Amino acid sequence: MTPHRKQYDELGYTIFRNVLDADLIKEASDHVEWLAKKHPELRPEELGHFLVPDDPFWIRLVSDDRLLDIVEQFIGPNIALFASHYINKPPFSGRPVLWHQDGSYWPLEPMEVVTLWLAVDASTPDNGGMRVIPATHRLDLQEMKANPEVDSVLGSEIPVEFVDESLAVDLVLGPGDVSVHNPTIVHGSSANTSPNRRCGLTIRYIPTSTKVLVPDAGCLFHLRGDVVEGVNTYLTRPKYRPGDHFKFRSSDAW
Ligand SMILES: O=C(O)CCC(=O)C(=O)O
Repeated sequence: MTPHRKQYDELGYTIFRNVLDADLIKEASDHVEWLAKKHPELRPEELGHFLVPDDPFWIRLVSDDRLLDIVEQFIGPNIALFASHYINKPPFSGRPVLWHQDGSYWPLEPMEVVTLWLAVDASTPDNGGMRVIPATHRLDLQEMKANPEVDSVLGSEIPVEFVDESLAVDLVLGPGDVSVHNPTIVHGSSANTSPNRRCGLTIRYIPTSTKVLVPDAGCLFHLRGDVVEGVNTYLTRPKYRPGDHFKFRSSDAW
C-alpha cells in the first residue's frame, strides 16, 4: 500500500504535490476566465458539471494521465468521470462552502467515488482554502440541513454536532497540487476575504461499477479501462470547434 493510500484510509484525505505542470495550470486558469466571460449569468463558484459535456478542454484536463494514475490508486483501473466543478472564489467576495459530506448529495450506488481537488491557484487559510476534519470518513452519511442564514456555495451543511472545528486541518496547496478526499469526510471552506482569487477544480471519479442513479446529476464520461455493461450510459467526447470552444495547446487533436 502506498503512503498516500495509507493516509487516505486512515484519515480520509491525502495530498499529492506538483502533479500538473505550470503550462497546463495556466491553461486551466485562462479556461476559468473564459468560462466566466461566456457565462456572466453564473457566479464564479458555479462553473459546474452542466458545462462539461460541450467543453473539450475540460475533458482533456480531467482525463490527464497524471490525474488518472492517482485515481487508479483509490478506485482501481476502470474509471469514469461522474462530475466536475470549478469552485472559483473571487477576491473579497468568494462564498464559503459549509461543513458537509459529499456523499449525502450524490445518487451513487454503491458510494464508491473519489474526489481530486486540483489547485488552480494557491489555496490557503486566507483565501478560503479547503479544510477537512481528519478521520470523519468513518461516520455514516448524515442528512444535510438547509442554512439560509449564510450566503454559501451549497446552501446546506451537516448538523453542528458532527463538527469539531478544533480538529480541522487546512489543506494548503500550491498551483498544480492535488488533494484527494473520501465522499464521507466532513469538509468545507471559509469565505474568501483576501485580495487573491482562490480557484480549485473538483473532479469526482467513479469506478465503472458504480451506478449513477440520476444521470443528469453529473456529466458521465468513460475515461480509462473497461466499461461494465448495463451500469451507466456514457456521453460522447465533444469535438473541438474553433470559435465555440476554449482554445488550448492540443485543441486541434480533440
Ligand atoms: O472548493 C471548496 O472550497 C470546497 C470543495 C468541496 O467541498 C469538495 O470538493 O467537495
